[in-house]
Amino acid sequence: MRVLVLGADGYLGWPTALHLSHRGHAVGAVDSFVRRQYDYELGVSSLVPIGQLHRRIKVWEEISGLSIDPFVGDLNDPGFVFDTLRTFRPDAIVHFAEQRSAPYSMIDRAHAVYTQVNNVVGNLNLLFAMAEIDRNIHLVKLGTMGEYGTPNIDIEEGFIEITHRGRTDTLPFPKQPGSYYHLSKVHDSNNIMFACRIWGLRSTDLNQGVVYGQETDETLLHPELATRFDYDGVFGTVLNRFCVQAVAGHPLTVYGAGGQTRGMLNIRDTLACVELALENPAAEGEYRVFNQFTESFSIRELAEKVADAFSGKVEIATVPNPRVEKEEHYYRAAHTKLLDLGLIPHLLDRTTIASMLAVAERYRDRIDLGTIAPSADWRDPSVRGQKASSLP
Ligand code: NAD
Ligand code: USQ
Repeated sequence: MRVLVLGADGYLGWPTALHLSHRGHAVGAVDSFVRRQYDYELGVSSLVPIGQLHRRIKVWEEISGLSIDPFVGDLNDPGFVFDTLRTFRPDAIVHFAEQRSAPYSMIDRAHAVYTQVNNVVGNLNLLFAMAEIDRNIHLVKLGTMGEYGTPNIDIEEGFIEITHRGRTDTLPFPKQPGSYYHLSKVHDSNNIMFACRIWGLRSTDLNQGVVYGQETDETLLHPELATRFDYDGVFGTVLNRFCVQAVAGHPLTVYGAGGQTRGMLNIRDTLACVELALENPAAEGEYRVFNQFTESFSIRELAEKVADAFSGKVEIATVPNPRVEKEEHYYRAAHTKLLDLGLIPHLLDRTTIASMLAVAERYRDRIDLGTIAPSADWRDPSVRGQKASSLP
């Protein structure tokens, strides 16, 4: 299959590109490198050093004998998007290429607007290019479990059957996202669903939970094939952050009561889920949703698991929550569709956490404690936010 991976220089896009190449697909790798620009803007960097995309592709070619075609450009540039699809002629597109940090989107007005324009317009350009160039392309789009929020009822996989005043219909599950970033994913989902309905496009929306881990079978083949590992207060996700904090002797930063519960998955399962979606494409005109996570944990439980797996002493701190979110709530979300397609999850155990702690140990000299505190305040975007002029 010819697969175009959008956002292929990122945390998940790069190992996915490698994995799909390894599995015999012809892979095109698209990225604008704007993620590296956010690092410069915020003064942060990946714990694990990462090479330039072209260098990583060259190393992969030397090791595997397999090539990956790079396409450098911005999805917000429609000319670039249309040209890339015409040149590469994909059977499927895996779309990771968005600004993905909730805190970044909550820094101030400029970052919220940037996030929504970057994500929504890039996705729209893609949909129009698919409609014009090839309506058969299967779009596998990375969405997020955070689109649903934390309702006091069970979360379904995309759709819910509702009976209202005696009539019944199956409708999109209600969305209560928790940041302007998460809202951008809701807008994307609506735009994709509409495009499938009017143009007959095929799409799978992968509502993914929080990802943890840094190593995959392919990235482990050579240090220069590594993917990024963020631990800072803006781009670091919770379990990755806790592992780095433990190694650095920094108290684990549980925001508020710590009863926030989230669906989580190992980075290796991200690759497996994307592959399963590609192998089992949506039908013509079909817009389907898979909830892509394997287990759910409260933040407190995650902190306790890290403390338990770490050989040294770990302090678990309660930090004032910079976000507006429920800190104790009901959470039960369906996630059977990928299991039905054959997903065999890598569950979170001590060995997995130990391997993440080992990555953090290996690069402990690169840990910058000054970047750990959260720097975006949901309640007051003007207080601690970055200046709008520093946007990429
Ligand atoms: P990342 O920031 O590491 O990678 C995203 C990549 O997309 C970057 O390399 C960036 O340069 C590129 N990009 C962004 N906007 C672009 C544009 N307009 N044109 C071209 N390239 C662009 O993020 P990630 O953690 O790899 O996440 C990938 C996707 O998965 C995102 O859509 C994210 O919302 C989703 N997701 C991530 C997680 C997680 O825990 N990391 C969880 C659920 C969903
Ligand atoms: N949290 C802490 N302490 C920390 C960091 C986070 O308590 O040091 C809490 C947050 O308050 C939140 C939870 O942990 O309740 C998750 O935060 P996170 O930063 O790990 O994840 P989130 O902001 O939700 O975003 C990440 C990715 C995003 C993806 C989302 C999936 O950055 O791209 O969409 O996970 S989900 O959470 O299912 O929406």
